[in-house]
Amino acid sequence: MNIGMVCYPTYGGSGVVATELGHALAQKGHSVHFITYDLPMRLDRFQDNIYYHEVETPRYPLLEFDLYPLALAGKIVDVARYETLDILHVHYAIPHAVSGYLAKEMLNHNNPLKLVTTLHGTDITLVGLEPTFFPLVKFSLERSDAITAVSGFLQEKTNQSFGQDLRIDVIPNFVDTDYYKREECLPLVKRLKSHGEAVLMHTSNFRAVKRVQDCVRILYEVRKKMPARLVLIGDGPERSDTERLCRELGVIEYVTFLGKQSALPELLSSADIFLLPSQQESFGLSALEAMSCGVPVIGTNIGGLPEVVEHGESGYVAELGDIDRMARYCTELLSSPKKLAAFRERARLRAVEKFNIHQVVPMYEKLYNDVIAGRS
Ligand code: GMT
Repeated sequence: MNIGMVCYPTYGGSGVVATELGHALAQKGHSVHFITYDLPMRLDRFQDNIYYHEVETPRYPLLEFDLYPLALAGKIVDVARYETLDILHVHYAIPHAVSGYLAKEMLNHNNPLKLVTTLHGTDITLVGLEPTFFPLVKFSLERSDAITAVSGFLQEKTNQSFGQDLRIDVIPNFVDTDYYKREECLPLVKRLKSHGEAVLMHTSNFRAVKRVQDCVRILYEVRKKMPARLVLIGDGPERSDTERLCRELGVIEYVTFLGKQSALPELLSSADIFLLPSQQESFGLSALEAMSCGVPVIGTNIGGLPEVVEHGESGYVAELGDIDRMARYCTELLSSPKKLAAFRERARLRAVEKFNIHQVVPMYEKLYNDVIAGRS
């Protein structure tokens, strides 16, 4: 198949899912055309059958506002015509599904381009609910040939907010368990671990919804009971306030800010526990990546996270902001090597058995085929 893939190229789960899906499909012989304004974060290695089409938004003094959604629609038309796309798969509804619909309308109606929209989270639970965006999201979903959501939670939310009539397939996020596996620790991590402290780890885009500061508060509580260190990976708007909180609580020397990193399997392999105390999480891809490296997750019982982390099996989930409970779960696991080992094993097993790339990518291929065959 010739597949057009539209996503945000920035540091974030939806872009990661789109890129990893593109890699997997290309490996299976499909041609995958990424259409976006910058090279997607994980598209930095050459691979046969992957093409990148950059969207340029023309500037002109009169055009005070960013016209990216229109430029994207124009570029999709161009790529669809010359690369004879069979499918356009857009990730994150705003504005991609709208641009996709517009492109579809501009193309040949005898052989219409099929539009698949994958919902990732805040496109439905936050941004899509803005009164100005709501009708656009609703319309573009109604006009998509297929809609997928990354969790049962997001499927339900979308139906509640945008109409029970919408058919939404749940295709969960996935992980390459051959890549995300326990690796030899990096020298840096070995150094960190040499102090005999337990390592708590968190990776995110440091947006407010991730509640990175709760990770610091959890560390503060855990350190009352045992030596521990927090390793924070990623960067974003909450970083300065998080650093400030570390100083206020007097734990700054036990917190390592690594910024954005790509050697995630090596880093995750050094963690004893992964923390994800988010306020919103339609799935929690970072939790799955940690689990695939055999790291149990302690997070919130929010959104789709409990569909990924089985409470009391591969990790624990607690109420949003319940720092004491999350810290207690940490100390409970860290003080019982036998229990920690069992959780590690089950975390890895869950990733392999339920969210393995080899199981999930065929679900997308089947959906594409169904849509091409005429499922409306
Ligand atoms: O919705 C967002 O805030 C952004 C999006 C992203 O691009 O990172 O994150 C969502 O999609 C990920 C991949 O499907 C999920 O793992 C995240 O849980 C989800 N984030 C939220 O729901 C807040």
